[in-house]
Amino acid sequence: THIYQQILDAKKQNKKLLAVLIDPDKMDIALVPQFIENVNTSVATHIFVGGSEVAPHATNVLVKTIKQHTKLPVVLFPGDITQIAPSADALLFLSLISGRNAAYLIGKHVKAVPLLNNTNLEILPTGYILVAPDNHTLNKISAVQRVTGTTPICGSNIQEIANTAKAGQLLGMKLIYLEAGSGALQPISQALITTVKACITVPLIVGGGIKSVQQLQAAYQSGADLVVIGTAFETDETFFSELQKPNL
Ligand code: 1GP
Repeated sequence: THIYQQILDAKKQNKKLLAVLIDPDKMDIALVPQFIENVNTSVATHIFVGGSEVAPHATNVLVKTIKQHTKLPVVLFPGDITQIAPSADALLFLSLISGRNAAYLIGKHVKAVPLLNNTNLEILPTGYILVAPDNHTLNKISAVQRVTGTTPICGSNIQEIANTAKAGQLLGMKLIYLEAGSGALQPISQALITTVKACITVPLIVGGGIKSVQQLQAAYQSGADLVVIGTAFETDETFFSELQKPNL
């Protein structure tokens, strides 16, 4: 319960958390030491590892390498059970509650159990909500949508998303994750974050399409407890320098 307790403590003290997301499919192992050095000198508090399409075993190799270079907690954010890497610290046990595909609501979880039994991974039950942009011209099919075969909930359908988040909490989920999709053109709106935040008491994770310090702070101000950023660190190395510890 170590990592979850840290998230709860931070929430209580209104200390905002930032996870850098590393996709094993995109990260070159040789570049890990420099990349993690950048993470270590930034305000990031967590490293998330996961992707929609990752070769088997790539995750465990990557996590072991990351762990050699940082003390930050490494949390699995798996697209599939092949990404359950015992060398990580924790696992987001994601149920895709925005969709109606039984495999991603409970099926994969049943298959994961034998793989989890032999690990010390801290399990973080997470209600995962995929949100589509409210502006249809910005709509592009996200990897999560494609791989899971589910329909995201439209971001303008704020009440439905808030009810989904609350239902997740009532089912016992310990975290709620609002996901705009990796590389989304439009991050989760402030109005949506604010409304969902008001409906739940468990910590709120927000990710997808956040590329600037301004967008990061907007998410925090609206009530995100932990923000996940992947693409911006992959495509813009200078983004780390904007997030250096003394600067923020
Ligand atoms: C995707 O929420 C994460 O699952 C992060 O998205 O790659 O757009 O930062 P980005």
